[in-house]
Amino acid sequence: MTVVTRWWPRFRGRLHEPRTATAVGRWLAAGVLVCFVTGLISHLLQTPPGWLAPRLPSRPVSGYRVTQGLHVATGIALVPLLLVKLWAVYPRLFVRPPVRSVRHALERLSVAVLVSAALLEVVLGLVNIVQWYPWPFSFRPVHWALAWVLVGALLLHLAVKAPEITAHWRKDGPGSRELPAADAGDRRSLLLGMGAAVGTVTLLTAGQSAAPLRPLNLLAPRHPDHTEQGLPVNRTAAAAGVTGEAVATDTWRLRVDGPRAYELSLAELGALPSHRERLPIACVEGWSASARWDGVRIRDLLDLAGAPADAFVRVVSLQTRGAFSVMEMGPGYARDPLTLLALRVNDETLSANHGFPARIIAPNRPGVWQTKWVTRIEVLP
Ligand SMILES: Nc1nc2c(c(=O)[nH]1)N[C@H]1C(S)=C(S)[C@@H](COP(=O)(O)O)O[C@H]1N2
Ligand SMILES: [Mo]
Repeated sequence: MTVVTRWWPRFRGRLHEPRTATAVGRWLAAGVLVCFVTGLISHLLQTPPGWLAPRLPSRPVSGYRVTQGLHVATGIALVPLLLVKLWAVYPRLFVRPPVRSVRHALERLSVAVLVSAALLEVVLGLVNIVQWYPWPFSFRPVHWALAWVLVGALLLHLAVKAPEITAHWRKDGPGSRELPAADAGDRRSLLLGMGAAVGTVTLLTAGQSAAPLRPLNLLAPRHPDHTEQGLPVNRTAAAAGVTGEAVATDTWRLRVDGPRAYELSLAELGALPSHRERLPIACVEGWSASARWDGVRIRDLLDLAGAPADAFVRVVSLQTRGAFSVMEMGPGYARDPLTLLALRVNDETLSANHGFPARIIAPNRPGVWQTKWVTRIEVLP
């Protein structure tokens, strides 16, 4: 008897088949869909194209908190889903012969694109939520472009696999006759294990944006309760190059440029009608936290400057280092009675790291546009 030894691996069934791939794949597809749609929303709220900018809604107040919280939670849930899916299909990497036809080669190429885009996209997102930027490129354009590659490759994959997906969609579908009945129990265990893994990572991280889950927030990079004045600090005054002199109480001025430009000292600003609102900061990096803010309505400041009702405004920070020193907002936000130039948070004067003496807080907006250390508001023509 001759024993043929081969150097390449061999795989014999046991869950590496289309029914398992389909059962896992639909959860994965649902996760990718939620992540893609919420990512699209985030992108449009952060950098809207010209036609959309004047139409962005300032309600619901916590809209961005919910969509971005979902985006990051589903992104994290994709990790176990992807691992199980890759485990179910990895023997296909070693099929012999590796290429049977041009069609087969193209199909394998599209799967290679799909898998690489999915892994890269998830890893980029995870690295971003821990605020680690080890790459020379900037995160957003790459994450955005890869999302389209991923969704395109996924649609192509679904089209190519449509016959197998329909045959195996139900556990007793037409494809089930070829599968060993003995595997059904193992498959159920695998899917239950996957569900448990998704549930666990979600419960241990979602508290970074969903307040009721706070006590379980053991794994998320940010704990929104652990910092100054009840809010995390993303960029400190020191990191932004905002020095004590620039924000000294007696020399700081707010300048409002418009048809009737004017300047206010901190005392004069503080003497204007003050409003108290409860609004969240919802950071694009995945954490959210609500706070009570006291401040002057932006629309009151604009009215004093004689700004037209449909004007866009530009807000300029005293920051000297890093991004986000300038922000623009459309009339939907600027005229909203909830949009404040806040002077106090949670009953305390803003700390230096939270934007002393004045910061923007607006409803349904990404945290990046809640500009700190404000010094000038310009009414745009
Ligand atoms: N001027 C300025 N404002 C800024 C930033 C900044 O870097 N510079 N960071 C923004 C980001 S990304 C977020 S999430 C919030 C965080 O606010 P906090 O540090 O007060 O919690 O502030 C925003 N305002
Ligand atoms: Mo942020």
